[in-house]
Amino acid sequence: MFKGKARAYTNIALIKYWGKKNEALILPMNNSLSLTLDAFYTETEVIFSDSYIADEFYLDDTLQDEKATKKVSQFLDLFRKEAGISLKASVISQNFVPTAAGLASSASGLAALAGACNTALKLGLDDLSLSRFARRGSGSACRSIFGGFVEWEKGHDDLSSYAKPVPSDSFEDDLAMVFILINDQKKEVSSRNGMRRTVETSSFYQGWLDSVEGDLYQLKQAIKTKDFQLLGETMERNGLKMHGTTLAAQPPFTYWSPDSLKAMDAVRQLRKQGIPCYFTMDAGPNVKVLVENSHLSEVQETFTKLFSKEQVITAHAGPGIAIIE
Ligand code: 2P0
Repeated sequence: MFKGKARAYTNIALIKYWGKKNEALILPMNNSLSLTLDAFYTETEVIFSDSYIADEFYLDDTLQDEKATKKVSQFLDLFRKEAGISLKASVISQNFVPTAAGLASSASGLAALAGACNTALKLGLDDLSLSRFARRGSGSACRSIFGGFVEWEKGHDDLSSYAKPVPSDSFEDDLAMVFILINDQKKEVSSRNGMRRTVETSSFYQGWLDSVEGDLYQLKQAIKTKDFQLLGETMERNGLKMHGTTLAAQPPFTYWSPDSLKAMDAVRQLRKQGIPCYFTMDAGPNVKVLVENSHLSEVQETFTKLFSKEQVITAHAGPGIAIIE
């Protein structure tokens, strides 16, 4: 029997990953850059044993269906191949996120599972290799191996596509990210399907590709010079462009809801009042607001008035993957 357990934190991209050039290997079209956060994480235990006749996957104490188990099985296969074993496994995963917030993250989940497999099978993978493996489960998971600012180098094949930490002289410790949880009950387009549809059909997608490298350059300059305004403006612009591509997809779609617009507008109003803060959004209606700790209370106050207290959650920079057992 081989056993391992790991914890990984979720991350939010400031420069988005949006589109794959290789679906099977999960190689992205562009580099992305994220901030790992402390508020939401996943703990995953894996046990490989000859007592199992098939892989099983429990998430938050619930046995998962065939589809979810298949995804985990295929991911486990990568590690079984690396270790030269064929034992089946039990995967027990716990998401530490506010209930029903729509924040369960494949990034933290797959990163934690990669770490647990590495420990269980004594593979001795270093963090860069672990990031490559995590990428094969879910693209954004490769960034959750590391804490703080992290860049996913798109690479050109399996070996060259992985994330690495971005030197920042602890700039991230000055920052907070306030989550505005917006649940509009709408049936959402998964990020995987959404990005595929965009790459294949959106006439705006080339515009995204043409400008993302410039945004990445600016964002890295902002980290280097600890320029919060440049950091925020670049993040906000890049996120808006990503969401713009979905409007020109066939069929078109959007992750925005009326409350997302309300939150974005509040951020703009705060800026008009002289409070520097900036928003970004992912494949769902939640809005994330980046602010310096020195202005955090004003942002929290504004959003708890506009939304309910339970809808406003504050996160700070979080650590990389941790092996628990
Ligand atoms: C990101 N997203 O950079 C972007 C921005 C959503 C919007 O990475 O297909 O779950 O498993 O590689 O990693 C979410 O996509 O997609 C994502 P797959 P993933 O955070």
